[in-house]
Amino acid sequence: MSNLYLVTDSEICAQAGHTVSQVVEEACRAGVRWVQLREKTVTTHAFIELGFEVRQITQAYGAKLIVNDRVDVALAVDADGVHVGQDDMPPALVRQLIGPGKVIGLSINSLLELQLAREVEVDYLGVATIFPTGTKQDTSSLLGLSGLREICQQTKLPTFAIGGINASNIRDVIRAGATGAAVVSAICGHPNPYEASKELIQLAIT
Ligand code: TZP
Ligand code: MG
Repeated sequence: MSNLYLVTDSEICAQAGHTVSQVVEEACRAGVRWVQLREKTVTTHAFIELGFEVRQITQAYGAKLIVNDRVDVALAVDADGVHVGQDDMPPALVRQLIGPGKVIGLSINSLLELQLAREVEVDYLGVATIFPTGTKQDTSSLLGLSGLREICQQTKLPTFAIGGINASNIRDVIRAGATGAAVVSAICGHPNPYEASKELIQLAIT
């Protein structure tokens, strides 16, 4: 199973001339097995429609579908899990709502947040923000490779690094100890999401 995690952004997909479903399909065809639907501006109705559409694709490839923030949307489309940040629903409550068989991912931005995450039961950590990125506006201070390394050394949970990761630096991220890398623009904003995914998967093999 590849350790590349696609996080979607419909605006970045559209700017590159793709739909979210096209990008998910191409990425899965290339070997991506983790897909997170992250939609900040769509209506609930559109989010659910997109969820059903993408779920068909992820199921066909045996990929996991994780919904960002929205437990209700995840439940509605029977996604494989939910990804939450520090300001979202606390993971223990997410667990109560989605049940024991589902995946919960939590974003952490510092060693302090890693310590606090020890109190809760999550399945993986998103470690943010590694490098500068134009994709998310409200990013906290950058961890860089050294901050990533420190965090990875102090947890046994799978870690997906995120923020500014692309073909030029994904190898360094894996060498710093991350289990995998999560990317938005390097796939969604690429003219050829299939080729981009293939290249990233290849580079991330340790
Ligand atoms: N969380 C921290 S940075 C980020 C998220 C969702 C966006 C990463 O996007 P990109 O385009 O891979 O830098
Ligand atoms: Mg969130």
